[in-house]
Amino acid sequence: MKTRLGILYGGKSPEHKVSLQTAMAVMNAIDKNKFDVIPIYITTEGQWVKGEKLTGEVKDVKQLQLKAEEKAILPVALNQTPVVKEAAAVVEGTKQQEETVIDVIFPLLHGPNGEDGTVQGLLELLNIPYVGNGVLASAVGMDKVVMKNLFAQAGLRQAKYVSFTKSEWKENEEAAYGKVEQELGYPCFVKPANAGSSVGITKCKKREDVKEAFAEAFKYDRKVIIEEAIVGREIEIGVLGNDKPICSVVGEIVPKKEFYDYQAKYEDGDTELIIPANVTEEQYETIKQMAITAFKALDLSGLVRADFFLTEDGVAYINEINTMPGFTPFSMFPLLWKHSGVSYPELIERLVQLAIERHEEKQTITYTFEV
Ligand code: G1L
Repeated sequence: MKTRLGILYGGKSPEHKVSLQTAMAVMNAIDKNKFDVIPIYITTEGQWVKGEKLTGEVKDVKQLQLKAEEKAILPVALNQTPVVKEAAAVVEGTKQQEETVIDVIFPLLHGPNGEDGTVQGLLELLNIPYVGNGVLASAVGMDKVVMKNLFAQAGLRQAKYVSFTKSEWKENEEAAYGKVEQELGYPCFVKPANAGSSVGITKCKKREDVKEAFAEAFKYDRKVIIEEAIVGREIEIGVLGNDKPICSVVGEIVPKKEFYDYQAKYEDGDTELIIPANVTEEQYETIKQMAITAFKALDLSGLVRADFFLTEDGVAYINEINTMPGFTPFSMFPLLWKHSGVSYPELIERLVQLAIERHEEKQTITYTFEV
């Protein structure tokens, strides 16, 4: 029997469109001889809509913007008891089966309600296997301060950083600026701690900048992180696996022009990807080791993209990890794997397999005991 794969996409997030594009690419790449693909759309209003099993190529994202009238569902309807599954098996091939049972979910959602562990938590409660990182890793990956604290604890080299909550800052602004200057100096970056936010980020060269930058960053989060600016090339690596993760080749992101604006650089895609990046064997080994250390330290599973700075003298600093990296066939993570011998359809299949393996292992864990 084919694996019934639910693709969960859309969502109440600024990344709604990216999610649609990615869902379309994933759906079209999946081997339909092995998988039945069921679209599950979350509208911009937050309504969940389950579509019919896909029968052909998706030619336009408009096809994926299902109308709530079609088949609005409650998220809990994704769950199926064994009894229902069995009943569905009896009527194999009928619409009922196609509509009711989902074996694995591929969540392609970004932002506060898809990447921070909340959707993963829902899927845990429903006991449905899902692709990608679990609740803890997804949540940690969304908070740059917690992420960097764990990197530090794992002994990973990284830029110096400090952080403040809004109330700490309000309490004594001058003390906050003083700490930034004393511990980091200039230039430094001020960012909202929430990693889902690509807005509210400022490069600072003097105290005046920091004052403005704090006010700006606090619009987007109650916590900010301030990081020492590392001068170096931006090198990224893909990691794939659960207990025995493996690494891709490394890639480099080269800005095409000098950027003043974070958005222009990372959102508008005015960058060039070089794969594989030109690094020495020794540098590659170091980056791989660091990525695997991060993977274990943050309890990651499925996949991650780990981002580094490589300085002129060849020293690697981990910058951040992304538990839900860009995932079209032209995004860094899939391209890194393509250059490592894993095609886009194969990558999707491996991720689904990893989801199933993690779920199966979880079923063997005992949660009860006799008194
Ligand atoms: F499920 C995976 F594999 F973990 C996964 C989930 C989400 C990989 C990549 C993504 N990426 C995205 O959802 C997005 C960056 C396209 C946001 Cl819309």
